[in-house]
Amino acid sequence: MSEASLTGAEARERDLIAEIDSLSNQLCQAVDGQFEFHVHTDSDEIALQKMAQLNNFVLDSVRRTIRDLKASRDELESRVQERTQRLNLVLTATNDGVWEWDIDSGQLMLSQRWSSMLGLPHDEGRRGLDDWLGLIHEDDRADVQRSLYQHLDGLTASVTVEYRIRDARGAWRMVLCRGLCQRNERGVAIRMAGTQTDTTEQRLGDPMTLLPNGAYLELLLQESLLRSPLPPLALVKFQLLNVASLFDGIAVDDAIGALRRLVQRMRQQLPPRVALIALPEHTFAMVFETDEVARLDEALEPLEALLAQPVEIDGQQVWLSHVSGVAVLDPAEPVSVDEWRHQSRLALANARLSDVGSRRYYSESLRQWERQSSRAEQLIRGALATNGVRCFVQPIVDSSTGEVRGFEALMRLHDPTEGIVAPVSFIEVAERSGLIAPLWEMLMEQALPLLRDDIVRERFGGDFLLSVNLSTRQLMDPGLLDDMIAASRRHGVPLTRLQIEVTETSVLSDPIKAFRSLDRIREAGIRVALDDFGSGYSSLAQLTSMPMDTVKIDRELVMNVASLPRKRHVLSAVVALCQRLDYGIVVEGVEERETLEILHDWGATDIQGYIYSRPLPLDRLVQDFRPPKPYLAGLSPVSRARGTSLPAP
Ligand code: G
Ligand code: G
Ligand code: MN
Repeated sequence: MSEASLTGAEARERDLIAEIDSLSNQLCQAVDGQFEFHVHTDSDEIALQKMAQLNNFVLDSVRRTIRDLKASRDELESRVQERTQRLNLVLTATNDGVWEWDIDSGQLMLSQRWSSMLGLPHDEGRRGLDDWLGLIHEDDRADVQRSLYQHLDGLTASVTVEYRIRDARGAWRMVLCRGLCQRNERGVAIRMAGTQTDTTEQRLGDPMTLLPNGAYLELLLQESLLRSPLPPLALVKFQLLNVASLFDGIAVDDAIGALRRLVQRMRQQLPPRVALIALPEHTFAMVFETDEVARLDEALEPLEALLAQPVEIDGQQVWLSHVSGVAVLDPAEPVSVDEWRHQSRLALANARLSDVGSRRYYSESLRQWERQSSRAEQLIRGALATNGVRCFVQPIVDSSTGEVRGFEALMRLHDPTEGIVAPVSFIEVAERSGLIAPLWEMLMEQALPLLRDDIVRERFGGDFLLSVNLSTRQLMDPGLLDDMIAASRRHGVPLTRLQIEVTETSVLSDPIKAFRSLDRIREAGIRVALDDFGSGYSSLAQLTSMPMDTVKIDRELVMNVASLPRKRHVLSAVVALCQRLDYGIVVEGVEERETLEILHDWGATDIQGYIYSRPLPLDRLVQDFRPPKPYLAGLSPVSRARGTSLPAP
């Protein structure tokens, strides 16, 4: 058909179709998601223009709606972002790790902090619940599982469980896990999420020193025993003996600060992989990988060197005293954790009995010692229950006049099977087990009446002293003086007739506190004697600074001096020194007449020894002991004043 042949109606129809097609083509953009356009038509047809117009209305409205939606989406997004930031802030502030467990898939998502808390690399890859449980300490794992599943089953309102978890270094950390389920409309748990908080410091840390504590040591020992192959390991315990009293009278905060600084310095002296662990009573534990004494010596040398230096506490230079005990674990014959700790405790307890600074290694013989100690404790408890304390006395005699200057009260225990038991078998145990005070009170109850006994007065005069031994613990007991005052009042005895005897060892364990105690005792009128001088650990420095009246020279320095010239020189020097320092002198262990004569020549005339009397049961004193005659004829009477004369050359 040619153009010309078209009728008017046909041509109009064709134009309309073309216009409609053009409109549809324009609208195709909307089908493609594009709404930013206007539909237009060139047609004069009212209907088509109306349709284009309407389309534009629709497009406008769609555009507006989209804009609104976008705006609210942006707002929502920024709100979510803000919330996420706030949540992250909170989580960072609490330092908590976050976990999320998808119940259906079993997948576990862990936050960066969750991993870094344990020093683990943060892998984005998802893990399963078992990866988590596998890190948990064997003894805690069942607890954690139970806690999760009970909450899952709706038996608990939430998950709260604390457990030990292994970090990347293989050390244990304590963590607290809290969690909550999300459930669907039917109440079925679909997801559980929560936090993991590091509570190691609270639980495995010592709040005072900020070091790991005894619970941590327990874990460490358990772990060590699981090592394969098991290396030789040495558990070392150090105890600082005088720290408590150094902190006496210092503000708590200052004391804690000083202790923390000290502990920091101690830590720095240890090899890098050895942890310093704080135990009660200023004791510290360490585990070394060696069974050789020489290597242990080497490893501990810097620490011991530090402790041998004065440290500054509250602006003052003070000296610390320490002892240590070691229990070596033999890989060929490993023992249990409990046994291992017990061995180290025994070694340390035994070291405490020796000189300051000493170190003891656990051995079978300490078991024997432990058995004896426990037998001694039974003996003491028996004696306390049955009034089995016996007071023996030994006179101290002035060799030049024969006058009795005093009596030393010496404790014995009466045991139904063993008879009379000497102090060597029980004093140390009594001291350690806290039983010395009741024993001593029983002794005093028997000894104090001696000072008021009429027959004793008549025979020995009314001036002699009653001298009693005090152990370390008693000396450090703040109630000691009050007890002595009360006892002497009860018996109507003036304090000036009492003398206490203390040893250097008991003073040395904590000189500051001991000196303070001795000062108060002397101010009350009681005399103080330094006992056993010259035996074992003697420090001449002590002689100048200790508050005391009298030095009792130990029999070790005295026995056989008559036949041993070199020993005589030492004794002579000690006597001269004490005289120069204006101390009274009592010489112990004098058994021979020649010794007595030598001492007399030097002006050392107060004598306690078998030459005059052995220790006697109190009730036999009057019967068995008479004051000796004055110094024997032929020798000039002693004219030298006591305590001021110089020894003869
Ligand atoms: O008497 P004998 O030699 O067994 O005494 C040995 C030691 O026991 C003495 O050196 C003395 O220090 C100690 N001793 C004796 N009696 C007592 C006492 O009542 N208390 C204390 N602490 N020690 C005592
Ligand atoms: O507390 P002290 O250690 O000072 O006790 C003295 C102890 O020394 C007494 O228990 C007593 O048994 C003992 N002793 C006292 N005089 C002599 C002595 O002359 N020779 C010996 N070997 N021991 C003595
Ligand atoms: Mn004594």
